[in-house]
Amino acid sequence: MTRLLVLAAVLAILVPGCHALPGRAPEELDRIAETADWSKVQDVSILLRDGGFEPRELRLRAGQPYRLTVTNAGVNNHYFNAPEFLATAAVRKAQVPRFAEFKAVRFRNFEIFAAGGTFELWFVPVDPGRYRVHCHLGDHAEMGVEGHLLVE
Ligand SMILES: [Cu+2]
Repeated sequence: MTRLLVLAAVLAILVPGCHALPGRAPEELDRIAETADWSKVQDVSILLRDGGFEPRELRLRAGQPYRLTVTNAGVNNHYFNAPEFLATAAVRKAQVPRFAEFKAVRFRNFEIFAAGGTFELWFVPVDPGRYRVHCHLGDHAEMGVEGHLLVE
């Protein structure tokens, strides 16, 4: 009996945790990424600098597959930190061209190393909205390593 109560208490803690992630269900995002027409992929890019983020606002269309190239031209490492966006984007993969590709249920952020570090994010934006992207290191966002993805 005591053991059952302990189990019930543990489940009560764990079950809400299962639904704690905001955004869309991973299975739904997976399905969108898998059924997207990747022959129509559009190339877009973001350039990070020490104190810069270009373009400040990147406009995207919901349902359109994109290959986003993020490059760091600064002398400091910078993050592409966009948990709210990534919780509603159907991501096919992230990759470092010629080196590696990564597949995950959900990404939260990416650290791009200084002086030319780069990665690609292959994704379909799903939910319209204006999503913040920033580098959370030190005062980098205040210095300008911050921008938005506008999904229309
Ligand atoms: Cu930074």
